[in-house]
Amino acid sequence: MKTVVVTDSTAYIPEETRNRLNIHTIPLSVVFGDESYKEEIDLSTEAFYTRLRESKELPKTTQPSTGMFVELFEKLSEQYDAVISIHLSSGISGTYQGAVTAGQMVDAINVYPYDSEISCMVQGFYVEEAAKMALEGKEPEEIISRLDELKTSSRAYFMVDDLTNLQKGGRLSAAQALIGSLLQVKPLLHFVDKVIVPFEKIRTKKKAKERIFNLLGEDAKTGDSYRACIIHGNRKEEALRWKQELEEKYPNVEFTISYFGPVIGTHLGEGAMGLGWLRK
Ligand code: MYR
Repeated sequence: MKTVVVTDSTAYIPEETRNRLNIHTIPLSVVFGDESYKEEIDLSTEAFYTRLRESKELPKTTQPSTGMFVELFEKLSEQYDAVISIHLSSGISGTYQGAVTAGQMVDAINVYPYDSEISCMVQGFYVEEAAKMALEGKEPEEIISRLDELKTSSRAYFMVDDLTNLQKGGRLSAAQALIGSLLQVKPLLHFVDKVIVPFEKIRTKKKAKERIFNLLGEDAKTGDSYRACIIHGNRKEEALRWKQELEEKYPNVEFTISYFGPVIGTHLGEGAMGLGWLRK
């Protein structure tokens, strides 16, 4: 069976990798007032953060329409028998459900929607692995079972400068009273059962960073090989410093740097930092 991989723009996979591994991407959008922009097509990440700083109103985000999925799946059906469509967590976006619905509407290709239960470059790691396997001619079931295996070791923790955007966008799953107390600190956040929840309350950014590094250390000390990504919200220099420090600490981990693009940046705000990893 000839299989191809689709993902959405929030995996923020570099264009060179997408071309090399034949990864097809469907964009989510950011909406400022009445103007909607497909992220990284109509609005670059750099221009987004400038606009976010200048805008009085918080932008909104939208998932791709079912029609966009249908159109892409139909086009892919001309060349492929199956598509694995890997998306950001269904607990924070309707994108995965859009792929499910479109898959039921298109008969010409077998659609395997996959809920990454996360987002950003950790989702990107799944996508890259799936795409490599698809190029090797592996069957969809084998690819999906490998993704499930990767999921068991994957972790991601992140922190934001200000929780307001996450709270206003409705993507922080915590009781209202708890949110009040979180606003005073720099909580570490993570995903549990597809939604974002506070992991620990930490007073300073420095301590939050140390805690994230140590959490990776707990896994890395097993000696297994890990793949990790430092993810930043317009803080490239800080990400480079994290990378240097982490590489010295954990030689058995391969690090890359990625970023929170416009859609995820809308919810996390500028200055967010995160670290995600999984066992290779
Ligand atoms: C939509 O409008 O459907 C998109 C909603 C995106 C919500 C994003 C919430 C923050 C996700 C943080 C991911 C961090 C991964 C390391």
